[in-house]
Parts: sequence; structure tokens; C-alpha cells
Amino acid sequence: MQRSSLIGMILLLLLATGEANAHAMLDHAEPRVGNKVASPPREVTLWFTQKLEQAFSTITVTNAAGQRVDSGKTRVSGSQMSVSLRSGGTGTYHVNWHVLSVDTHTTDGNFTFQVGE
Ligand SMILES: [Cu+2]
Repeated sequence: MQRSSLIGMILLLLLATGEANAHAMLDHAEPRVGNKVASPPREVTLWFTQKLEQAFSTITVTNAAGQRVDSGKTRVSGSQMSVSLRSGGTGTYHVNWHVLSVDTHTTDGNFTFQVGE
């Protein structure tokens, strides 16, 4: 193998590895992950490390009783997305997110925050 083609292969490998690490991951959220807020928030907003595709990016939120409190209409703007909430009382809220980033990779995750008490 020629030296130049070996270097080319190593460069390709480095590029592929870098791309694989570039999925949209959750950067931060409001309400903040694991935090406590005094009253039920009107919406939940999530910021990601990459731009998102509107069509396949969703947030669902359930209250302490396990009832859906999100509007079902996730709004995507660049690398952030948000969804409106109806009041679901106090306790632990669960946020589940699923995103398709512009690099065509999907990622998902979940976190909780506390309301009141
Ligand atoms: Cu990716």
C-alpha cells in the first residue's frame, strides 16, 4: 500500500468517527433537568447540540399520575424544540424526547422535573 493512500484511509476513519459523535444530544432544558419549579410550567423547551428536523422530533410530558399534559404539537426552531403544557398539578413530571437531527440520525432520552411541594 502506498503511504499516501494509507494516510487517506486514516483521515476517512477520523472523519467517520467524528460524524458518529455528532448526533443531536440534549444540551439543556427549561424547566431544568432534575430541578424543582414552584408551579406547573406553561411549556417545556429543550435545546440540542444540532439542528433538528421538524417532522420526526417530538416531546411528550406526563404528570405524577402518568397523564399526558403536553399539547401534542411539538414546535421545532433550529436546534431547539418546545411543547405547550396544560396544568397537571404537583409532583414529578416525566419528559420523553425523540429527535431526528439534520444529519439523519435519531436520538432519544428522558428526564424528570418536580412541580411544587
Ligand atoms: Cu449523527
